[in-house]
Amino acid sequence: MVAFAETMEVEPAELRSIENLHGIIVGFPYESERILRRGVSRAPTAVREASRSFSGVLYPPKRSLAPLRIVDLGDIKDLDLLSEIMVTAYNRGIRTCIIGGDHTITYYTVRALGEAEKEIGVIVFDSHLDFMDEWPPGCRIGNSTVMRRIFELPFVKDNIVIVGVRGYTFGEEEIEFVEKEGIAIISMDEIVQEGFLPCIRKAYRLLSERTRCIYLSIDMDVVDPAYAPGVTTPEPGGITSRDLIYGIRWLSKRVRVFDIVEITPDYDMSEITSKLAAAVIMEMMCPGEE
Ligand SMILES: [Mn+2]
Repeated sequence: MVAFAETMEVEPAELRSIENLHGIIVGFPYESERILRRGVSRAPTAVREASRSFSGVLYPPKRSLAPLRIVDLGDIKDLDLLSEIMVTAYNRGIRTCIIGGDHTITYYTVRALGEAEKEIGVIVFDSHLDFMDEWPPGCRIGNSTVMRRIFELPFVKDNIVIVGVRGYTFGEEEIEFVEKEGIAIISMDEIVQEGFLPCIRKAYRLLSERTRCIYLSIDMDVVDPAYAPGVTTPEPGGITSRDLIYGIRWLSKRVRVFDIVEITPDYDMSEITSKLAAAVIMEMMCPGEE
């Protein structure tokens, strides 16, 4: 395995013995059966490979991975082990990045974090709602139902904001549900009117008034397919890569546990999507001074 950028590859069992750890990167290559565009399980490898040209230094302002002690734990498929890592990292104040996998992984990671915190707020960057009860019929835990399952977690409930919603693949049922439950949604229309950063600020403010712990889930399809072609379900009319990076830069100073999901390397070109994902991870892991 190639470790992410200039980070060190470490076995999960070694975590305990590393002091002053700043960040953990872990791949969770989970892929649901039903996805049309296959290959999301290869995303962690693609993102790591896309980060190979990175020096580990961001500029400006200058920030550096090297002195921060960030480790890459490789890919993990064992849910119990992933939960244990997340809880340990959270309790030790270590930044955590999970590279999916399809969006289903967010259910498992947020649920795991619930062992460490009584209340969790979830900010989701996504063009979709993922609020179906079952999709396809009979499937309750999948990438189209993931937010519905997270909403049902007693330590999350309606502490959810979905940012970037738009498109052509919704189920009527999920629209009715989020409207009935009053789930906070910042649509793409609103982003076009107000700008992405003001919308992120709004999302953060909304949740930080209610919860101490905020989890961020970045579905790469929030980005316009022109800037992120390699995703499972592309939706035209999204944010730019610039919007995402500068928005993340602000949020990175406030949020320290996040995932990045739904990247399909086979549909990517010139590493456009995986490179953007790698840049986002750099920004999130090296927040710098406020
Ligand atoms: Mn999506």
